[in-house]
Amino acid sequence: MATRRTAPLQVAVVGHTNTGKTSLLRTLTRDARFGQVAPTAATTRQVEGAALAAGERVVVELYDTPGLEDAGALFDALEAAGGGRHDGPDRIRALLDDADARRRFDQECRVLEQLLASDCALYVIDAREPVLGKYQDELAILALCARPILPVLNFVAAGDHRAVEWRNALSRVNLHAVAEFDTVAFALEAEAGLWNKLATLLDRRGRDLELLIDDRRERAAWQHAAARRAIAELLVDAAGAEQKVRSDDPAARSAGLDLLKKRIAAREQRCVDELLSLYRFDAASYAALDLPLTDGRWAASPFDPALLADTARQTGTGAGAGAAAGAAFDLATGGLSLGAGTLAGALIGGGVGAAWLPGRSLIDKARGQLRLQADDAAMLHLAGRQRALIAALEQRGHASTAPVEAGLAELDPPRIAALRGLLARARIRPDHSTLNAPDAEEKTGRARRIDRLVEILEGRTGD
Ligand SMILES: Nc1nc2c(ncn2[C@@H]2O[C@H](COP(=O)(O)OP(=O)(O)OP(=O)(O)O)[C@@H](O)[C@H]2O)c(=O)[nH]1
Ligand SMILES: [Mg+2]
Repeated sequence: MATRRTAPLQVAVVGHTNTGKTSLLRTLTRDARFGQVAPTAATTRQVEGAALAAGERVVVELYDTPGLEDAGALFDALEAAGGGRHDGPDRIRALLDDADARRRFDQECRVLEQLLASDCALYVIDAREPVLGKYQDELAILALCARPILPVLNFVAAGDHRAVEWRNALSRVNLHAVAEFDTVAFALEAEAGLWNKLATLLDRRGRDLELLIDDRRERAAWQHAAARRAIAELLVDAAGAEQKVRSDDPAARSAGLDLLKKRIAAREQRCVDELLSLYRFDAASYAALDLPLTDGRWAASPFDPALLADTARQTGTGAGAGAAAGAAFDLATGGLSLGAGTLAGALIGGGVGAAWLPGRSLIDKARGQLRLQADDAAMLHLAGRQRALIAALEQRGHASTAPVEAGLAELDPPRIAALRGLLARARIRPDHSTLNAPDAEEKTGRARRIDRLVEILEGRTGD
């Protein structure tokens, strides 16, 4: 028997002005461009809808509404407008039919109209605010619409919030189910909690919300896996990247070094772009703000000596910045008579050095060529900061306007050892790097190495 499809659940997002209603829509829809968000009152002027789908089907329609501003005066107008004494929706309709009230309370009337047309409401609260009479007036008016209301405590990531005070006040007006959901500091489980609580207020109509929660979880898991893969691909490309230079020409060596750094930095940028787009963040929309990720670009190159020294210290890959930079410099400018031990030293911590390839001589003397490649510290640094970026994006609500703050994710020693082993193997296969070989993606060896890197990045280090 064919089941009849129900219309999407209509959810009105209501509340006092400037509490983060539009921000909530941005985060729930994963759309940083939805509506207008500003730190001033009365930013949203019109009701605007957005659809949430589970798979192919739209299960929820969210409606952003203008903020309520003068609930006290509205309350008086409601008294004056009359309407059935015991019937809330009747009284609200009487107010909406009153031309004078409509003129005076244009914004408020749009909100009430939308609420009457919806199945339920999310009432957004700035939990840092004390529970003032104006909010209680708002709640009393909204309750007259006779729709289930779920209060959402926003700004709960702020240390100074008054969630307890709010819960107390809400329970006194019979609102016992309350969600805590910060629109900026995102948490998947808090979002699931919000939908779950709303579902409990809706009885059978809440089923679609369960589908929505499942869909959100699946998407998050898929994004997480795709993000790890993007980092693994970056690492294989960067580790295998090589620049060949004439060993007897210091100027060519230093130019080659610069070029290699640039190629790897550009490859890292591609990974950043991929991650931003995977998590639906738009680099351009943040460029106007002074970010470490200006134009979606990292401010420091992966070869910044100070950062590399940090990574080297943290990961035990080598000496401090001075020694490492010196070694790389010596190698780039000077003696070709360095032994393998010194070479290993040069590779370690210097960001870019001459490649020491097992089984091959460092310098192809016959051709007088030197191969330049990035070293372990640079690779681990890339891995660390891309992992930090993933973590930052997964905890970032689409309402965020502050800079993406991604430092360096720490790697544990077993993972460092596993990564270094794998990167050493990636380094001797320049043909597996898309930075050298356009057909690298067709190589099965590359694909296997990427799979293994994904596992290591996930924390599975055992062979
Ligand atoms: N830190 C932080 N800021 C937030 C949060 N939610 C909203 N904001 C900020 O609060 C301000 C108001 O957010 P909006 O989403 O425009 O609020 P609104 O309720 O839609 O406002 P009106 O449309 O004017 O009623 C903006 O500056 C947001 O960036 C939050 O959870 N944390
Ligand atoms: Mg708004």
